[in-house]
Amino acid sequence: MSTCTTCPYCGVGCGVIASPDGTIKGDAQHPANFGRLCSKGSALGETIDLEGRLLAPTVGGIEVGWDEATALVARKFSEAIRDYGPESVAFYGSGQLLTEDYYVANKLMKGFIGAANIDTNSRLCMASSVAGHKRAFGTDTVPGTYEDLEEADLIVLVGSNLAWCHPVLHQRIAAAKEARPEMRIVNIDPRRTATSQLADLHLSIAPDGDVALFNGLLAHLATTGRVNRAYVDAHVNGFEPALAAAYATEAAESGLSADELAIFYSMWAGTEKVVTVYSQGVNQSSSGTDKVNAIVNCHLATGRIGRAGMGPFSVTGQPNAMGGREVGGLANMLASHLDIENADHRAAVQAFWNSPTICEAPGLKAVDLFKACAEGKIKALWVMSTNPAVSLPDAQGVADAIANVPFTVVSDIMVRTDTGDLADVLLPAAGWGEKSGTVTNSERRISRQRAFLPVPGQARPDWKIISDVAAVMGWADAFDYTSPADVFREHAALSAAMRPFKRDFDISGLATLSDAEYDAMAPVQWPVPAEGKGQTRFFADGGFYHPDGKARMLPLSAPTALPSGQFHLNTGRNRDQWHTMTRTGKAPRLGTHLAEPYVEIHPNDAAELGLGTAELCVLSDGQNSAILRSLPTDRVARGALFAPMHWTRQRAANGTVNAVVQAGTDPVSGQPALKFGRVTASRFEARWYGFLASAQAVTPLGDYCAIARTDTGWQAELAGASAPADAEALLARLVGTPTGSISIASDAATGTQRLAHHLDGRLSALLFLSPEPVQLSRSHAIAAIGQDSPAGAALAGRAAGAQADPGPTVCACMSVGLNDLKRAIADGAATVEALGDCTGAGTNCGACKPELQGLLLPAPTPAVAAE
Ligand SMILES: Nc1nc2c(c(=O)[nH]1)N[C@H]1C(S)=C(S)[C@@H](COP(=O)(O)OP(=O)(O)OC[C@H]3O[C@@H](n4cnc5c(=O)[nH]c(N)nc54)[C@H](O)[C@@H]3O)O[C@H]1N2
Ligand SMILES: Nc1nc2c(c(=O)[nH]1)N[C@H]1C(S)=C(S)[C@@H](COP(=O)(O)OP(=O)(O)OC[C@H]3O[C@@H](n4cnc5c(=O)[nH]c(N)nc54)[C@H](O)[C@@H]3O)O[C@H]1N2
Ligand code: SF4
Ligand SMILES: [Mo]
Repeated sequence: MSTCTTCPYCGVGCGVIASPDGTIKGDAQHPANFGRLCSKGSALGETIDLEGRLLAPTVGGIEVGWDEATALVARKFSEAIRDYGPESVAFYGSGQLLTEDYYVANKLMKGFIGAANIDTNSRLCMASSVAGHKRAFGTDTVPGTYEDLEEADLIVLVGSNLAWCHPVLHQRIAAAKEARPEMRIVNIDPRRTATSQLADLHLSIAPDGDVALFNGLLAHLATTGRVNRAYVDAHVNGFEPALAAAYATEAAESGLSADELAIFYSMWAGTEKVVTVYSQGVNQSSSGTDKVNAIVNCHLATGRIGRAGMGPFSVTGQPNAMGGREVGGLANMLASHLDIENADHRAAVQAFWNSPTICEAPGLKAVDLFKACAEGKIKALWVMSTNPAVSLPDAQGVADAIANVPFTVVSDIMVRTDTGDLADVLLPAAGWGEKSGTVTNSERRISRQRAFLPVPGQARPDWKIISDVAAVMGWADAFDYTSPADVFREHAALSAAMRPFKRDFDISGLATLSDAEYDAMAPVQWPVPAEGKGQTRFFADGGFYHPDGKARMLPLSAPTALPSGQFHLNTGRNRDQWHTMTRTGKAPRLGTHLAEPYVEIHPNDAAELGLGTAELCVLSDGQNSAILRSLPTDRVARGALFAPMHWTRQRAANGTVNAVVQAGTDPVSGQPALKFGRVTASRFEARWYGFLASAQAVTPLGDYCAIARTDTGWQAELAGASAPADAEALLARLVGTPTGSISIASDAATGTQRLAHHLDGRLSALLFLSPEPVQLSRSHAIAAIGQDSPAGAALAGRAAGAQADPGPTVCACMSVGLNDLKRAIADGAATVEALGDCTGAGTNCGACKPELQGLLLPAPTPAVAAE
């Protein structure tokens, strides 16, 4: 039996057909993906096992029943509110909660506890877009649809690595471009990425050069007569001051040459159908909201908004970033796109909820919320579906702040996370496939997530966990939901009741769904007004949400460059991992694309630091440090570094990059500037290196230790500043204290040691130690685990009759390695299609096609990974 549901990862929101046996297919009927899936979506079946799952509530590490856990959480929150007031408690949620979960959490905090200290990881993600939309449009509206990307003649991708982060949307664009080769794509990103490969033009902008660039564009539009006066006169305020500010800006501060600027400006000015897509290179900045408005200004000035193939388009990161905004899940929002600051809005929401109170003012935004934790102002904290001890800047400071809160609850699906390790109470949430509800994707499309697996152990859906606590706190009637459909109907009815305020968000047409209709609900784009189909796009004919119905252009000035440290540290994502890896980290084929925490560094900078390829680099912010594998590449500029955000303390020793990211925040949105760390870098002087393949889970320890799943268990890359005194003891600490026997082979000439651990006649671990980086075929060592092959052969790192080493995975869907591809190229495959024909690479999701193309280019940059 298969079930139609929605992928739990990115904001593209692809439809998935899933079966309990783990078979996953793209849903050909779903309007987000029409059957396509990316590598992460395709590997979902490998992530639904129960390994590492939290299956019972725990208090102080001891399993307890739900009644006890619920009563304790309710009592501690109630006591804090009684003794210190409602502002002394806080929820920290996530764009990965379903709309129903999110709605209930927000209602409890804002209407019943009566404070607004509920913020979410969307503060790290979409807050600048929300704030920019509200400034320009009067509400948080994404005007366009995915089809606009296919219909555009020019797509400008600003601060977006779409090829890796929204791969199916990227595939849709690639297909559209193939069908209409005249379509142009510009990619604006300080570093060259996989996304740059599809682009006709890559502009390597200076970090935070975006306001200067788009102010320059606005000035160019005005001087070349491209302003749509009729649209501006009828629908836009603030044109003159915005233009004056644009004229006062030096476009050269974008870091681009006059030629580059001229080319880009004339493309944008001369193309009516232009969509400007933006993501974290825009949002995660101390000028993030201004960047959003600088982009929106240009679309408003030309009236290129809300019509087919044109408009500003903020792509959302998480599967339900948009749903969270609809329920008002951020500290400065109210439900249904209403405003906390508006007394009429507050009164209406309170009346609808029939609640004893309603928050009067915005609550603490994420960074400030954890500062308040550090200062002892928060007495009870509940973290739901997010991992702030990894994902917030100053991750160690945040971990210390959480540890400082007298009572912390974490709802998660996993037993061990860096945040869960700091909690007093762990509550087991039902995960993807086990729970049911709705999510809204980047184009405002609401899709059902449906359960297709039994709920394991004592896990419960988040809406239920929160409602039960609310009931014990004394509000049983207001939280007596019996199903997600119940919650959804109330959420839709709230939007109906708020129609007198004439907001964009209106799903009154869904307020009376029966349970059966909710179960069967097809993906639908809002608005869904009660009287029938709503508009597909917004603002072609004005109709903005400021009181006078007009949009606002903002006068903006480019940020003055901040004093820089030795290096500018930019951060982001890998193709095959999702955030803190709690789920994608389970799939071996996703782990091998980029198996270690790394830092991209310009080859000249690397040479100056004495860093060879694959040597280790220490980054420091002066207080904390991270040790990362160096990846010299001219994809990054001199003085710039790029590191992925994914590695946690569970998966690496010293690999958490946010330990060294001390970010300022955007003054309007409160979003931290996660792309703007300032660090020093130096060579890590390793005295020894190691590689471990193991059947058992590995505990990361020592200076450098990066662990990943393999087909036979686990692997770890190791290094340290002082040689291990006792190799056997090291092995025991890495894999637990193994029973069985250990055999050791040492080579005094090279100083290498090879340890094999045998259990029940099989190899259960192999550890290689060397004073130099370990030279061996990782895949052969991994393949030997679990085999009873002769110890001698395995110890040599090569199994008898071994297959050729496939090398690091390039195509995760079809499990094709770099070496396979190199062999195919040597055998004559000269195009991406030919590589696909002979190896299968790139024939499923296609997300690796840019990397395949890169392999075919002459002399690619030296790299740990394929690109
Ligand atoms: N594989 C994968 N996909 C994901 C996720 C994941 O974890 N893994 N997470 C999802 C989530 S929650 C999100 S928010 C999205 C994020 O999706 P993206 O925003 O596309 O991804 P990032 O890698 O964070 O950053 C995008 C780019 O911004 C660039 N950048 C840095 N500074 C600047 C600047 O000053 N100006 C400009 N113009 N560009 C700059 C970076 O070099 C980077 O390439 O991805 C979603 N999709
Ligand atoms: N340096 C740097 N830092 C960044 C970013 C960056 O670009 N650079 N990006 C930022 C952005 S945009 C984002 S969105 C954040 C993401 O960062 P986080 O939200 O902290 O990362 P996740 O790993 O997605 O955390 C989700 C958690 O929820 C758990 N979980 C999964 N399903 C469920 C469920 O159904 N219920 C419950 N209760 N729990 C569940 C998972 O096991 C996991 O522990 O990171 C931010 N941090
Ligand atoms: S693009 Fe990939 S990660 Fe994003 S929703 Fe689709 S399948 Fe999931
Ligand atoms: Mo995000």
